[in-house]
Amino acid sequence: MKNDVILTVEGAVERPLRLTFGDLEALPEQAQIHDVSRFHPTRKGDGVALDVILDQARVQPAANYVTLHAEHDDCHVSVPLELLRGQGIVVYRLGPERLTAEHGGPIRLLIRDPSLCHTGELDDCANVKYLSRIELCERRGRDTRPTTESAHAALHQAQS
Ligand SMILES: Nc1nc2c(c(=O)[nH]1)N[C@H]1C(S)=C(S)[C@@H](COP(=O)(O)O)O[C@H]1N2
Ligand SMILES: [Mo]
Repeated sequence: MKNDVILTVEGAVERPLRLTFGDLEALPEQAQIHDVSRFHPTRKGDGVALDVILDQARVQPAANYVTLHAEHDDCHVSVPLELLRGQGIVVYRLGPERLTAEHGGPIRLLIRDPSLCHTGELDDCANVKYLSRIELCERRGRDTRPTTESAHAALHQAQS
C-alpha cells in the first residue's frame, strides 16, 4: 500500500499536507537526498529535504518552532524553525520500499549535523523515529526529550 497517509504537516501553515509514500517519491530530484549513510554511517535509507516539504505547506510568518510528533511511542520534540532550516532530512525509503520500523520507519527525521546527544536543542535525540506529524507553532511545543543525564541514560537503556 503506497497511497495511505504516512506524514501530516499542520499548524501554522497555509496549506496543511497529508503525504503518502507516493507523494514523497514524486518530489523533484533536487529535493531527494540519497543514501543518508553518507551523513550518518550507522543509518540507512533515502529521504527528502524537510525544507521542500515546509515550502509546500507554506509556513506562516508567525511560526517559530517545529514540533515533531511520533504517535507510535508518544515521542515529541520541539525545535526552533531557524535551527532546523537546511538540516532536516525526512527519510522515507530503503531501496524501492518503505523505510521499515527497524530503521525508524515509515518516516524518520534525521538532522544532517546534530550536536551530541543531550547537548542542545538540535541534538541527536531530535532525530525522531516513526515521525507521523509535523506541527508548526508560534511557541515551543511538546518536548518529551529527557532533561537530565540520568533520565537520558534510562531512555537509551530502554531503546537498546
Ligand atoms: N520515536 C522516537 N524517536 C527517537 C527516540 C525515541 O525514544 N522515540 N529516541 C531519540 C534519541 S534519545 C536518540 S539519541 C536517537 C537515537 O537514534 P538511533 O537509534 O538511530 O541511534 O533517536 C531519537 N529518536
Ligand atoms: Mo538521545
